[in-house]
Amino acid sequence: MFSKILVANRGEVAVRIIRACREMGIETVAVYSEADRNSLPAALADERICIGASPAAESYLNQKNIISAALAMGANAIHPGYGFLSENAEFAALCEENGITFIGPDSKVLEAMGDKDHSRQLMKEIGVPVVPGTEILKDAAEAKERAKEIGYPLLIKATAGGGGKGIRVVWKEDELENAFYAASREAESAFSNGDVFLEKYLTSVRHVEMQVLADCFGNILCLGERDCSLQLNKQKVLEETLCPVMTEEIRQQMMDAAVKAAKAAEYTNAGTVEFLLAPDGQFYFIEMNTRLQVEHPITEEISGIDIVKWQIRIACRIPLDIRQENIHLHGHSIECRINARSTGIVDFLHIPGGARVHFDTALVQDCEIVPYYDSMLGKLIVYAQDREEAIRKMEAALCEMVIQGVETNIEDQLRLVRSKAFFKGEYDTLALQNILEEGRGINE
Ligand code: MV4
Repeated sequence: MFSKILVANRGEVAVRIIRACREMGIETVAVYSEADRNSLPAALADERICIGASPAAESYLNQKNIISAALAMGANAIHPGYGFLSENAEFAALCEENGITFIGPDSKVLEAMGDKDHSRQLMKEIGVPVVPGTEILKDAAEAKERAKEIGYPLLIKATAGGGGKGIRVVWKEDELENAFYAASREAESAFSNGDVFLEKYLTSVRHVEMQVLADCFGNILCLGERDCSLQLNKQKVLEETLCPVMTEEIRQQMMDAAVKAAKAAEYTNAGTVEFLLAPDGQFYFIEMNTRLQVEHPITEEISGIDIVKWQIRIACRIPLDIRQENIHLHGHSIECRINARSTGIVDFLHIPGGARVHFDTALVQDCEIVPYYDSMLGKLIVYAQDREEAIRKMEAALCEMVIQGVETNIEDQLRLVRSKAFFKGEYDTLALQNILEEGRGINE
């Protein structure tokens, strides 16, 4: 096993990884930017080292400084968390070149799955259904031709994008030409790759993703799905597992497709296969996430499997000792992302507790919320025997939580968990805006 892991991230996920390491008897090195000098992960780790100025580009995205820190501190592995360098093939290769294990898939796999056109074609080849669409197109004229087969509305997706980045909606033909070149230019400047393709824009669908774990010996496990349909401005807001409208039959098919996808990609470590689920039960692959995801704890709640510990063991070439038939998904779990809507100092903090209620966070009394990074303050996670009890538990926990000194989205989360649409489980990828707007009026 590794003796020392460097955690190349900040906030709640850095805390999550440090805790897993401590439980496994592995020493940790926290890296921090100037703004994070007094942060919780820097305090909890066995050792800490500053890697640069506050802006992420100078610290958490500074590959050379992070590698130098790992070498100087004698870390044998780097856990990248999520975001930042977690899906960066160049960084994974740089770790490998320096004799440091990157805790994640092989750099070649990161590169292949990071190319959304490539992953889409791979799924087509192995018979996993994809959304009707095209390969990379060379110009707007070609796009217009191909759009005739697909029909409108459609999406222009950047092949180097993902997670909602580099996506543009086109409602009708006369918008296509401008949108095509705008999308391509945006992709070129954001990802240094202007390649784009078309997909039919499916609207009455749910966003369902399958969690997989794959070791270095060809063993692949699927830990079921998370419903991530409730998003606002391309940010997930609330996730739950299991998906409230999934039948056992469709779950089995989608799990088989996810395992097949991971196998075809020669995937190792923890990963997620994203699908869109239509009301008729049809599902379509959209992309693969080659990292630990923010919402992984709800899967841990219902499966009893510690995904972060398995990431570390898999990176250390330890085989999975669990068999698919021994994975039992019990009860229901929900996560609400608690976000800051302003900067400031958290001058009063009360974190709710109780049986199977927890808040994954790096917040401490009097900590400062700075403008340089993602606005997520923490993740409120509940587990209960069934969905209705989990919703009640979440409502109670949201009521109890107090974060003063910064504006937050706690009130919006309460409105969402109290809404009729959420209670019934009847929502799709476009539902959240309506739920929040109706909740302000007289409808509920
Ligand atoms: C889609 C889609 C509908 N049709 N692709 C968003 C995140 C990224 N991983 C993929 N996403 C989507 N891709 C096709 N062809 C719907 C989503 C989507 C979504 C879109 C708009 C508003 C909220 C959304 C929530 C989840 C998924």
